[in-house]
Amino acid sequence: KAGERKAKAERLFGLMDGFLKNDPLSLQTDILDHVEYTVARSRFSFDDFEAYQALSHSVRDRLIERWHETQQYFKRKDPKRLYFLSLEFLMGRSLSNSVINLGIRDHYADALKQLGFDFEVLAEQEGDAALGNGGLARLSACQMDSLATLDFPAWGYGLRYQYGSFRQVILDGFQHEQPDYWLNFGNPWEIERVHVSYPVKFYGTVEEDILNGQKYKIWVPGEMVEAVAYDNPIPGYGTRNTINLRLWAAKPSGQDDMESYNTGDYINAIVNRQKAETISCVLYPDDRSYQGKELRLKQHYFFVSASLQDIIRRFKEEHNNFETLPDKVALQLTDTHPSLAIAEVMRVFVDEEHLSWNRAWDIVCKIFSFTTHTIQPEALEKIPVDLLGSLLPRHLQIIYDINCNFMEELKKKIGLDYSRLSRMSIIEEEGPVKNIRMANLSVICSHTVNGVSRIHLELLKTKVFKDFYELWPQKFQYKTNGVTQRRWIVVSNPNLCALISKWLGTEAWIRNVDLLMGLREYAADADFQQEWKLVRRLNKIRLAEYIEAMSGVKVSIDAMFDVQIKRIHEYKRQLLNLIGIIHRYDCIKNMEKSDRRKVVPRVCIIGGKAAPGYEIAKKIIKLCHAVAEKINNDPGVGDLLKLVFIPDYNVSVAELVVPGSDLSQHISTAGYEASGTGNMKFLMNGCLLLATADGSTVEIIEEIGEENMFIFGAKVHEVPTLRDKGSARKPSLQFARIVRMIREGYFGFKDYFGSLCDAVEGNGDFYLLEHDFESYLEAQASADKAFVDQKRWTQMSILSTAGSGKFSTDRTIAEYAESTWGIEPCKCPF
Ligand code: AZC
Repeated sequence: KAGERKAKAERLFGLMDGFLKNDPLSLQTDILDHVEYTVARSRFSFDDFEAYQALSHSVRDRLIERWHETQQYFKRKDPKRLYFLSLEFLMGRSLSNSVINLGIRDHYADALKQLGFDFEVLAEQEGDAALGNGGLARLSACQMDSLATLDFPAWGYGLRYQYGSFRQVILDGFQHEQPDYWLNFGNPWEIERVHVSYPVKFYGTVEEDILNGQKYKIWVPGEMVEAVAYDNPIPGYGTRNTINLRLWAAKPSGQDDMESYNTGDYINAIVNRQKAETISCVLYPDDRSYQGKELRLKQHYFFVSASLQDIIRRFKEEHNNFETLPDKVALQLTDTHPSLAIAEVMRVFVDEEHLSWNRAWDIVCKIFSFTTHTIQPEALEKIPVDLLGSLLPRHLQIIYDINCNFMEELKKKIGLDYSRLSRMSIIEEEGPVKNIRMANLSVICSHTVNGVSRIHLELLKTKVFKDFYELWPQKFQYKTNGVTQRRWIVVSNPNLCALISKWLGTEAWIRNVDLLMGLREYAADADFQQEWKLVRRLNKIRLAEYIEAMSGVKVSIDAMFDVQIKRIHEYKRQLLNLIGIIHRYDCIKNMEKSDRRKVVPRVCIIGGKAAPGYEIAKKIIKLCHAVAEKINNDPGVGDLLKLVFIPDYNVSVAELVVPGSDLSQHISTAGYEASGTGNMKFLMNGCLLLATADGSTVEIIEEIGEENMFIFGAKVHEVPTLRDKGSARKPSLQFARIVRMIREGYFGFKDYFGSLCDAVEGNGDFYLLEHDFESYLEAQASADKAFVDQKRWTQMSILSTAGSGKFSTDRTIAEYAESTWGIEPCKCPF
């Protein structure tokens, strides 16, 4: 049987794979050839980084092979395709993920060993592709992995920012932002397609023309740039399917202003040309506020225009009737960032393809689906009318026309309810500047609007999009987010992966994650628990070494590792965590020596970036450092409590931190986290959750049971009433004491922290830290109690992993495919 399995595996992944061979000798020859001819170093002398470069080019060759096969197969079969439009993708590193999905990790590890290199060491040479900010961007990356693995005929489209997410550097406890020039050392994971490029237009005027007696609008642009494609192959796991993530980079256009050259101002003409590249230069670092900046709008349109030209060209290669477009194309809008696509498709259909408005509109309404990733109405994107009119004059007209038709239709349905009409209008007339509401445009034109968790949909229906929900209840759905177990267990926690496969007797869970449920059977098994604990301990050792290297703080492996890593936001309440830590410190200090023995030692770990202009978030980072300074240097406290801030949090850091955590915190004020996905990564890795009943946590509770978690705090429906009560709420003396300590300078920087204290006291306490504090402490106390009983803790840990199956993007994507996109698998034959 084993022989049969091996032969099958060889057939699937091994020696017979494509044109390139995967036996150790072929791989070695391949790597050495790349050392010599790609990296241009001698095959007899090269360092780890050069070995990494050669190795990744060798992997890339194999990806390209499968990419070709997959694309040719899609072309031949001509299925309905999904185009996934997202301005952000947090891909992280590619090497390990690629070789694991290709099924040739061990082949490479063996080949490298014989050359004197260690695969893991080389993998560490790779930098992160951080073309995004937070949850939304990582979700897009996880979804690409699932789309490939489930064999869906999909492509992702995004922007190839030269500067991705800023590097967070901490100096004296303050966050500083530095550019992340991630392309400095080349990027072997992309394929530059110099021949796939499209002109993108900006500014100018709209004129009229007459063709066959019909009037048409013509947009005469004032500026043109070229969008050049960079393809990033995304391999599925256990399949040959390898899909594409096409990222656009801006280049000067060939057709620009000849006049400047002719007038002799050659140098300036070239300098101006070069400015085109700034469009795809930098990722906006704020994940929640939209400032209506021209460059950002330019990025959005640049992305949308290039992607749609590419999509429509591909469609026209095989089809000559746009009526069939909805049978062949699904366009997914990831938040409102790509929503200009709606106006752009209308423009192309009406102005360039000369379809009537009504025919064009009919098609548009069948191809777009929209997922929103936020809850707060103030976070919904708005574009000043004047800005849009100057940059994209024709699109402004089109949006006005869409709105005018919609308003007419709406009046017929709801009558002259002017306040509702004005709320639902795409144009926001109130306020000092007129704005385009991108969310309203997206809801009106999409056939489906999705939330990212069940509770998120409830809030969309009853608050954010209430008016729209009443009009079109059938449009509104939800697909609870997920994460990919390939990245978050197989790549980042190989020991746990091996242990799970051993006890389940199969690796099938890597594609069918519901099988993890089988672990429940062994949750109390002493042998299994022993092995589980050992794996977790090794991961903690790895994390402790990293912490010491980053911060100089030595931590005890026996302590509970308590982690909160995510973007810094008031609603995510890192401040609640810090106030809890100070309280713990305060209690230890005031304890009798003999009582200290009962304290469960903790290592508190916080990490995350604050948007550069977000003052309060930056103060939270500083407070964390100030508190850490005090606690970590207090000899009376020792190993009972440590606090460390992990700088420059990104995907690779998460891959190290998540498997090494005992407890993780997801403590947003209920009703503020649309879903959350960090909770799912920790859950899969057997880390217990201390959380509020918010976003997807509500569904996690259903899957693994409240008794296996530490849940606290106000519930979603209680929050508005509690807030209205303001300072009439019951005060917490313990909370007040800690805030006073901060305010009075116990941690230094007295004046600097004043505004932080204001933000959590009395009526200022918008996110209800004080209200939730007592129950937070109770949850923390239960966590301590559970940790002391290691048998129980380990059982809870196993049950967390066992119950995490629902939170795979495989499930999310399968749901989208069926009930939103209407696409089916298209599996490339072996
Ligand atoms: C995030 C939400 O805050 C988070 O709750 C959700 O899990 C995630 O999207 C994925 O759906 N939103 C963002 O990251 N938003 C932006 C603009 O970055």
